Amino acid sequence: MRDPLIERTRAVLTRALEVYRGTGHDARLAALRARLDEPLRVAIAGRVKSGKSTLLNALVGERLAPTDEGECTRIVTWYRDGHTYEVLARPVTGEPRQLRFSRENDAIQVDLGGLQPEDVAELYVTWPSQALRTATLIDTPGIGSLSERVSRRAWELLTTDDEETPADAVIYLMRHLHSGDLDFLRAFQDTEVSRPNPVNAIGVLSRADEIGVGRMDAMTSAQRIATRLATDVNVRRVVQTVVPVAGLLAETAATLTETEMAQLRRVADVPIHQIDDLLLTADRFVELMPELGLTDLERRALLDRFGLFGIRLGAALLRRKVANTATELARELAERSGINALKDILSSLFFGRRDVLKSRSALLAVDALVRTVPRPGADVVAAEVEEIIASAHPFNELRVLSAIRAGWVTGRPEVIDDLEQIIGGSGSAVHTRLRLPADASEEQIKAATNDALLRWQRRAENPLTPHELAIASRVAVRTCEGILADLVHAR
Ligand SMILES: Nc1nc2c(ncn2[C@@H]2O[C@H](COP(=O)(O)OP(=O)(O)O)[C@@H](O)[C@H]2O)c(=O)[nH]1
Ligand SMILES: [Mg+2]
Repeated sequence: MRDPLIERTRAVLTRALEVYRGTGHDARLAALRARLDEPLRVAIAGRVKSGKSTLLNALVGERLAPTDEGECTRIVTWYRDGHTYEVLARPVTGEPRQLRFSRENDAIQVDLGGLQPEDVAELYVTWPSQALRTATLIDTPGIGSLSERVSRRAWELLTTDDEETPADAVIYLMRHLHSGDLDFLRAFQDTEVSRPNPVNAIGVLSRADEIGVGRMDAMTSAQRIATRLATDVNVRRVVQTVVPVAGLLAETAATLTETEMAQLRRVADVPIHQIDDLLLTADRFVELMPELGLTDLERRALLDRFGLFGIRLGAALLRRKVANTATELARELAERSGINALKDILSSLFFGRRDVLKSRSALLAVDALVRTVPRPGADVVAAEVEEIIASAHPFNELRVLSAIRAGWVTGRPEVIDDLEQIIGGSGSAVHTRLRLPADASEEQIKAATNDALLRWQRRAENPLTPHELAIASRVAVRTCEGILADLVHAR
């Protein structure tokens, strides 16, 4: 669909720049405007050790973010695409400075150059990467963190009520449903565009392979739990959906080596009646069967890379000849880790609406500025922001989506499902909205849109339709009209 939203947002920012010229706010406004052309910013949030850094690596396809301990895991770190390899620190006080770094075990080891982690507000890692071209990823230390201060910094990044929202969208990792997790999520929601607001947050049930203590059906159990979470009213209010992901397996699949492949083959060759015994616990795997021909160190390294579940799964795939090469094994492990499903969801729910999400961040920031820093002309900017937020159709869709999730719009389940779909709740691609295949012809799209248009017009006009649903139906009507207008326009 044509999206004038980003252009309207750019125009507002340009006007705001004129109004605030010479006030010291120009640089930030210019940065906000530049951000409209930059990749979407996605923060990875969740408790300490929920697997955030590992998942980030899996998404990038490289081991960049240090995992586990290490002082840099305590600093909010941005990973962004660029032409050069560079690490920049923004200290709490003083000018940003470039830092030296090396790669050990692939992960980037930053030399803080005398700075204490507490003194660094943020690190910026620039790294040429296709994945980072789609999204800048922000790794956070996690709430419930090692120290109050680190914890607070992660919290501030995500719940800022300051003028600038650093992240456009959030992937929130949860290992178990924890009431603290939900409080945190709620605090992140803003009040401006719609509240509560699940539009820019999705949930990941992380370390999914550990559910069911490494049993082969772990991912099936994890899927069941994730589905249950995703349909829980409290969870639906804060995230759009929940997907199970075994991030470690995904990271390893993306970076699998031939050496690891050869080591796994040895495990796969263990007679079937002995393998369960060997893989019962990590200790057993390290200690039993000296004839396996793997040293303690190698076994521990395999455990670190695959986890017990991953070793069991990898060995089974090789034994059953589902995979015969490292490439095939990597593909199978990735598919089973849930990372591909997560990437699909990120594409449809975040990247497919990147312009809306970016505009939203920018408008919220301008709105906060005009409210807190009065200036001649600021009222005009404020009015424009309000006009866009109130009238731009993509925001109306987001509002309806939030209202459905908050339980404010109710109706027969199939009607609500239909509504969510048409307004882009499962992705904003036209064929997705209409539940058509991706290769649907123009005729099919036109026919399906006309059907949907009639259906929603009837619902909007039916006096028996509850008030909220009638308003939502009008938004759906407008969506259908927009699709039809674009079909004509595309000719
Ligand atoms: N079994 C298993 N372990 C994981 C998974 N993801 C992360 N881990 C391990 O959990 C620990 C913490 O992971 P990390 O990514 O540093 O968590 P963070 O503190 O949230 O960034 C590390 O030892 C990881 O290897 C996973 O999907 N499965
Ligand atoms: Mg981390």
